Amino acid sequence: MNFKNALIFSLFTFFLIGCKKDDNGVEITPPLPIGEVYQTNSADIEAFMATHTYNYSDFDNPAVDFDFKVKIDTLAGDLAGRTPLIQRAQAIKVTLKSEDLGLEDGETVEHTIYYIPLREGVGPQPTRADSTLVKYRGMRFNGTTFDASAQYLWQYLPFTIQGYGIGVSKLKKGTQVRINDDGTSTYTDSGMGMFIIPSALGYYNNVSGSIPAYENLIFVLELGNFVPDTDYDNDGIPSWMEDLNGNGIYDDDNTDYTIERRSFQVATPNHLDSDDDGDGIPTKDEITINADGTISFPDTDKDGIPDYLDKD
Ligand SMILES: [Ca+2]
Ligand SMILES: [Ca+2]
Ligand SMILES: [Ca+2]
Ligand SMILES: [Ca+2]
Repeated sequence: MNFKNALIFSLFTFFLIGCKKDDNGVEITPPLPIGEVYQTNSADIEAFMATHTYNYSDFDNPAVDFDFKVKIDTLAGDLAGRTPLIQRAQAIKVTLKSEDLGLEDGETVEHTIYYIPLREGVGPQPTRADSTLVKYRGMRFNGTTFDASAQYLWQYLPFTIQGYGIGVSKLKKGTQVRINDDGTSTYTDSGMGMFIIPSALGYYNNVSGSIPAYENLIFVLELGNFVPDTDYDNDGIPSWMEDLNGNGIYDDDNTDYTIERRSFQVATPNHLDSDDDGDGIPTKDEITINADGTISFPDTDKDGIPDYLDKD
């Protein structure tokens, strides 16, 4: 699959993983405060990780026929002496503002995603805003799998839930070894990891399929490949540079929101908008791409706002 098709395919994954408001989901209103929810979520996560383990010895010294499937088990009986999940995990800190979830109470709460590396990968790593070729399995703490990919899929990470996108961006990609007859590719040494995600970085107050509101999630993720500096709207600016307020969320940066609303257009965030300031001049024509690939942002009227974001 070439990269252009890859981008088209990644559109479909939007429906698979969804965003904060899932089309199939029922929104419960009003959402609970993030601090209160996180207190419950983190207590549940820590309890789960202290009392469960996985088949880490298989991953540490993989047998030739090992299928690289994660098996989570309770630390009991024959497994009682094994290392709990928590001792194999690294903490990824994510500062979350309640406004990022559409709440107006002004709370800021540091959240922790737990990352258990499963396989190193060969690198490099994507950004949180790239199109990525991934395999995934999503599980709940009750042991059920709510979703899994049978093979690699292209996913544009800003269309996925935040914890998922952050997880994929921590992995190193694999090595492409061949292109198969059906057009798919085979990769070896793809980076793999298990991520335990509090609900605010998942579906939060939304019910999604079999996942209840405020549910913590487990994802096992595998990264085959990615498009470096993915420029989803093809405006010359990589998507990762279109998170203007730097909060790791890409759908809340929309420079020409008022213009789009006034003219009854669909509100299109900057990472999907090829004319970011809505002045009729494509962003591509309001920036300069230098010979070495870097981007310059001219500011003709010297008001501190670069032309591509400047409506006047
Ligand atoms: Ca943002
Ligand atoms: Ca826009
Ligand atoms: Ca744009
Ligand atoms: Ca423009």
